[in-house]
Amino acid sequence: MIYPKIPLAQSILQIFLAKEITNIIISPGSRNAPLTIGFASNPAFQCYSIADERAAAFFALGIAQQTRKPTVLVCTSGSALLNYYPAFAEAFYSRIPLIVVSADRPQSKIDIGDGQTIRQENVFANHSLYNANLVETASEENDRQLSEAINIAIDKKGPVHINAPFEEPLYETVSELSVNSTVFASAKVPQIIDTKELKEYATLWNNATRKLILIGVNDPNAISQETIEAFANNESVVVMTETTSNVHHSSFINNIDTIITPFTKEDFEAFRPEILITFGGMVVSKRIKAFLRKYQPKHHWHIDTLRAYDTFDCLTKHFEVEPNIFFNAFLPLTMKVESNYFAQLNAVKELRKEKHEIYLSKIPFTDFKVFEKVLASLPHNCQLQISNSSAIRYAQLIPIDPSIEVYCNRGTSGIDGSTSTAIGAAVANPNLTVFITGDIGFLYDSNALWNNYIRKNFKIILINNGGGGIFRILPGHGETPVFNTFFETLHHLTAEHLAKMYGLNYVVANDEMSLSNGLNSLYAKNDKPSILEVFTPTLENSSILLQYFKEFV
Ligand SMILES: Cc1ncc(C[n+]2csc(CCOP(=O)(O)OP(=O)(O)O)c2C)c(N)n1
Repeated sequence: MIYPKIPLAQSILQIFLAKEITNIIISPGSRNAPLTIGFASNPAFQCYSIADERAAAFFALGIAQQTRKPTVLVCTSGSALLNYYPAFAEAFYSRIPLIVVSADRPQSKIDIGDGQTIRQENVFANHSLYNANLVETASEENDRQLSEAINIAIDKKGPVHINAPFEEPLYETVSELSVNSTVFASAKVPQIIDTKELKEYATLWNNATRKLILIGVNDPNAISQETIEAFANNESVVVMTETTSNVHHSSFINNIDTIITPFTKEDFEAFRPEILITFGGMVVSKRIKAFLRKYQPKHHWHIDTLRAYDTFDCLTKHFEVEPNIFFNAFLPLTMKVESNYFAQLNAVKELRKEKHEIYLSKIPFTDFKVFEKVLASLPHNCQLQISNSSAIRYAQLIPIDPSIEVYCNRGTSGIDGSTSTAIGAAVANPNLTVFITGDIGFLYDSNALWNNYIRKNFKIILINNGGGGIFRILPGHGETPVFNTFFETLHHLTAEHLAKMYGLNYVVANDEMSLSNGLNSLYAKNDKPSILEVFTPTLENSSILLQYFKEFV
């Protein structure tokens, strides 16, 4: 076997291997040569070469999102590292384990006029769960920091940064290891629940007739079926989910905005919960956040092993355990109380359903219509990746088959890496992956396609409405040159030549008939990855969506 000659590089490889961290995304450079040679020469590692570090980091994020294990990024010194930051921040807020390993010059060479050097140590400090600032000579302290970085990425599910200084010569190799690194174990303590305290909370629960459970971004299968059934069988409980919650039951409310947007002041008062329980990550619906901030519950409990955001300014308790562990201990302590809380909201749901169907049956070919058709066309058990902007918002309004797992980068809601993330996620998930994106997000991350690992059954549905359609929906919209240029960023670009350049199938749709044909051909062809570009009318899209909410009044 070939190993890098530099002992520090050997230690890094050894400790990753000992911790079974094997997915490595490498971007080209010279300073990282000891690591690149070491990782790429060892068949225990699965290495991917991606030139653009921003795209590489989102690709890594997609793999880690699916495997739920750390993915490693390796880059050279200088600005290369900074291009990881968007995905690093996304990993921080979405709790996805990423390990960045940046090659550096020794500290004595920083800020003395040496080329391709910046201040790399702690560069992600604001969003990093741990920063290992290694030193050039292999040592037990280096090993401790390396182990700690990996342990924290695993235990706390988030991004960590390892900065590794290497001095030239960088390319020399040896056939025997010269160091024997120490691997430090995780000091993670098991999650425990204080049952005495839990009983007090159960008393509050048992005395409340209006309890709302709101589930944010959540991994599929994270909540047991028993817990789901217990929620569903409790008439004092309303469960609200989003497409990214990946939790399903016919009695849950999965179209929050459709339900609450038309509410009057009296409706909101009647709906105000006494107890709000939240778990999962970010919540997409702005309207539910505005509602809960204005009509605050008396108690808000958040369940999460790490963090509890006081999103509604009324957080009263943070249970620092996995939701499943919490509910397994909590639900046996609860009793049924008489309530019409669920029944009232369910009646609204039924009314909305009827009007929703009538409205969708009469609207012209616009973004909304396209989302209705596209979401209904998705094959069972596929993985759905959605970009930020209006795509993720339309997806909240239309039911999606429960067999489909849904993901979106809601940690920072950036439009800068949705395609790369989806491509990475597809690599790590054997199911067919469909990625729905807007045009600005797609064009922004077009380097995502500069990637040799795109699976043949990867399908992009690009909804091209000529710019950032979201800005037409937001209140600041006015048909002015400033709006068109600086908000909407109106354009006439298409994906046709990108598809050609990167060797993807390319199909176009611009009405219902061509959309239906386009979807059929999209799913039928698996010889190469494919793009279906759907052109929608820039000026009509927003009025059709805004009118939707008025139809319920
Ligand atoms: C990195 C980043 N820059 C800017 C934004 C602000 N932003 C949000 S949506 C959007 C436009 C997206 O347009 P498009 O992808 O075409 O989707 P559409 O709104 O048409 O659905 C922009 C610029 C962001 N979220 N992330």
